[in-house]
Amino acid sequence: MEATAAPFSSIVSSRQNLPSSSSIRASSPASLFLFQKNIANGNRKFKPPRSLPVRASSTSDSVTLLDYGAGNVRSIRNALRHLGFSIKDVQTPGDILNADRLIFPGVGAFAPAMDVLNKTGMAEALCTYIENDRPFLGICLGLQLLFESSEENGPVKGLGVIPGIVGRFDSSAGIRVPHIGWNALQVGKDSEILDDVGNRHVYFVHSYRAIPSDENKDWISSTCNYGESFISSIKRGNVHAVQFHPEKSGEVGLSVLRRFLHPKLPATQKPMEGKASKLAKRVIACLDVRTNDKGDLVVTKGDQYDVREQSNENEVRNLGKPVDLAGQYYKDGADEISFLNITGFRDFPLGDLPMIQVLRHTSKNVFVPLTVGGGIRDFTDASGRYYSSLEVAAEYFRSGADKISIGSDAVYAAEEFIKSGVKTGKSSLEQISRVYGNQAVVVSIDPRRVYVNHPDDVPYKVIRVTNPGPNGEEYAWYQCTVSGGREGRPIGAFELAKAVEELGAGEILLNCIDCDGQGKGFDIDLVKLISDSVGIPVIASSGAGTPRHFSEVFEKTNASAALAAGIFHRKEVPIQSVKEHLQEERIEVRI
Ligand code: 1PR
Repeated sequence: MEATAAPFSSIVSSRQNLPSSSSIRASSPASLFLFQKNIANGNRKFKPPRSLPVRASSTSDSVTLLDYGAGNVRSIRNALRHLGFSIKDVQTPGDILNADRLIFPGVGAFAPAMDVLNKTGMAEALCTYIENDRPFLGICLGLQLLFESSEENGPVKGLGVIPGIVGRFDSSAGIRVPHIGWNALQVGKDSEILDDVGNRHVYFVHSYRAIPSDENKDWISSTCNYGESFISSIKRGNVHAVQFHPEKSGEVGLSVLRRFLHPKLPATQKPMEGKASKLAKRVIACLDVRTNDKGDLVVTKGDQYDVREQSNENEVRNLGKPVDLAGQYYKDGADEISFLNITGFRDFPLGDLPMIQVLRHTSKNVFVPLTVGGGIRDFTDASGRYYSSLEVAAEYFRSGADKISIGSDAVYAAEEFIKSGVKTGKSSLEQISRVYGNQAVVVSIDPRRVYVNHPDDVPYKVIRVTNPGPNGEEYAWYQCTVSGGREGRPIGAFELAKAVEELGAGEILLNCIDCDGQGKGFDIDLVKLISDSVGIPVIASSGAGTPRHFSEVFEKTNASAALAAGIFHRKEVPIQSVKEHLQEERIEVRI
């Protein structure tokens, strides 16, 4: 049974309940004192933990979770429940010290996380727990916080358990930052929890990383290559941490959690040789969701954004139920799933509770990243109550989303930014990426191709097109639209992409109205233009009709992922066939 007590996150929000650090009963105050004095004195040489008595691993089916309320830990909760475990939420530092096994799924940014841990006494408790070699699994930021400090909005001091400084990936080395996607590990030592991973891909999403050094080499259990070698997991005794997200890494990720929870499990699978070696290209299934005329929430699909049947009834095309289809695509091998609430621009998204329900239900059984978009903006409802876009995003994250996709509102923000040259910090894009990190914010662009005769005809980026326009025009620009393609705006896709990258977008979902639903392939000219212009990952979207279209977009452009909808919904091409084709073409994918 799940513990009914409030998680630590809710305690943090009511500050008067915070325990003072002096009230902590550390299990080993003397060792903790020495440990911290060592760090405070700037002595960066880590002293190995003393051989303090290790608590025998519990056979109970509960696990303690440190959730300090900075983001989506619903996924890890769902994964733990899926594995048959109940969850005890940390409410006091004592809960950490008394845990049989502790999972710390760090989310958000380094500085606010350390701030909360320090102010609540959790930092001391964590150090003591780890120094006593008690079963611990840190995830993502939960790995980074173990290091001495981070450059993220810093330097900011970390827990100081492991020597080293967490720094940002160097995008000047030609890599896209954030590092988003499925990457391979180089497993260096027997780490137990990675026994089933072998050469398979796991899911990463981060901009900061710790790098291997002589001082921390004893901790490292695997590294990952992304422009450089960085630390993807650590293990010492019963202390584990992973930079990737096991709860988002499909069945392989679940096996990592299972092995942490059941340390004595025999190895079941021999690591596969010669498969994963680097960042894989992603194949994403997209579900455009809206309410049909009967009031049911359905997955629909447009033909150049027109989602109504060409029949007398003119009904909204109904291609299935969102939760069922998402579950199916997960089983079929989709690397990510996107939900776009395509009428969100005219309704208030939090009034659209079915979408929240869709996320909640989907995230119970789907263990790959989920993106949700549609209608993310500041909103004042009929009674005059104001909701910030941050509140809307927070509700989506709490309900199981990993990323938020912003369409129309990002166009307005970019226009404003280009006009004034000032980042106000107030746009939904800026606010959400500041609080949740830019890796959590996707900007969805809905451009339409506009042919011109001459590059100087418009004040936007014009390209020479591969296929001339209807009147022989050799050039085109890509006009951004809002409100589901209904309104063209005075900004091109190129200008928008550059502006939103500046404003804090972590990824671009690049649709194309002309190609949407046509099955004739992606707009290679457009995808090339945008993926060559920004340093963040670009998802090519609109127009996939065959597996060959996927290999084409990866061969001819720098897209990091390709997204399709219609061919998957109509069961014309299974996701697995796309992956097999990409493998045959020697394009690395997650299998
Ligand atoms: O502007 O923040 O409210 O966000 C609205 C979101 O809804 C945007 O991301 C926008 O792209 C999307 N949207 C709005 N109207 C439509 C529509 O179709 N009428 N769908 C719509 C856009 C585009 C793709 C589609 C691909 C692949 N769908 O995501 O799935 O084109 O399709 P295909 O493989 O079948 O060719 P806001």
